[in-house]
Amino acid sequence: MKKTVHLTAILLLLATFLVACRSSTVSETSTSAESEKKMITVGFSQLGAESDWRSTNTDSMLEALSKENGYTLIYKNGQQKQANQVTALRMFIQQDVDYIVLAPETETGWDFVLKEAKDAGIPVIIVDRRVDVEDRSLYSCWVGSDFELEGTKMAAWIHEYTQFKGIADEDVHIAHIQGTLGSTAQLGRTRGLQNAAREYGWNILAQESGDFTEVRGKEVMSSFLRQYDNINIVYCENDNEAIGAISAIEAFGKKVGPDIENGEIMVVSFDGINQDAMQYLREGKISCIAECNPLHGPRVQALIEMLEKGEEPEKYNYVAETLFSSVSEIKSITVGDKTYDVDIVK
Ligand code: GZL
Repeated sequence: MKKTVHLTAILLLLATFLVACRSSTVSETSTSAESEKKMITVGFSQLGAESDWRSTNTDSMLEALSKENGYTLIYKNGQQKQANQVTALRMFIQQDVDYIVLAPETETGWDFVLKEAKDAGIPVIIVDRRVDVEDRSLYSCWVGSDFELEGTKMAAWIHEYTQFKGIADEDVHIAHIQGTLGSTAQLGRTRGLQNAAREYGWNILAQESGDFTEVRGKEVMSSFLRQYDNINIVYCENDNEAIGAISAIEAFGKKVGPDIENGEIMVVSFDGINQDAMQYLREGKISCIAECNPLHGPRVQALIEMLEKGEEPEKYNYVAETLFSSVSEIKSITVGDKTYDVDIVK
């Protein structure tokens, strides 16, 4: 009897030991499986490095799509040339990445390369500006700003201000420094201004692209000042252009500020990222900045994670944005049936 008890005890001990080994093996296996969780390979084609907005956007993307977050990122900067971006996309396709993220310079010319990505079974996410393609199934989704709303809100702010100051619409003479022609940001912000100018009878004296850069903004503004002596508002499509324009206005011996009736030239802008521009806003050199939020990294990461889970994100994902102004009298603006508060910056 005793022998049987002993044998049973030994067998029980052995079984317990084997189970313990197996569970540690399983846990080790599962741990190693955890640590070997598939890295997601992303090819990101950024359009360039033309502005503070762009650099902040790039930083946000690289921070979100990091190794620590489970991504292998292949980052290519297009240096403001669509051809470079097309080459980068073809390289990503060749490397059979899991996802392509594209920040396109301008809207057209993407049909062929996005078709190649689709044929290779690689989902494409568009970020910031839009692509204008025949077949919208060539990309999974887009995330960015409503640029026409940005422009429409800025125009509404200008109208609120000139009405408040008793300035007649026919006495509003605007110099318009556009962004990169054909980019969604330029198309939308320009439409917002042009629609308002047509509605109110404002006079757009001059319109030219400053390519979203400070250097070109200064050159274009200098040229406008040599041609027109009645400019009272400058509508810059980003902060870098606004900084260049202010430099040109002051070099020309004129004063920037909201006091139009006393000969100042009012400057308005878009983005709200450049620290010099925000300081100009506090000083009143820039009267209003329409926010354009560049922090798309976490937004793109969330879209990829949805796609990874087989979920279908919204096709178009818009970012909510505000207006910043140092003109405390204008506390809100109305666009259609919606009212937007203005963030007063002091
Ligand atoms: C807007 C973005 C624009 C910024 C500029 O989302 O595409 O491009 O407004 C940037 O500053 O250069």
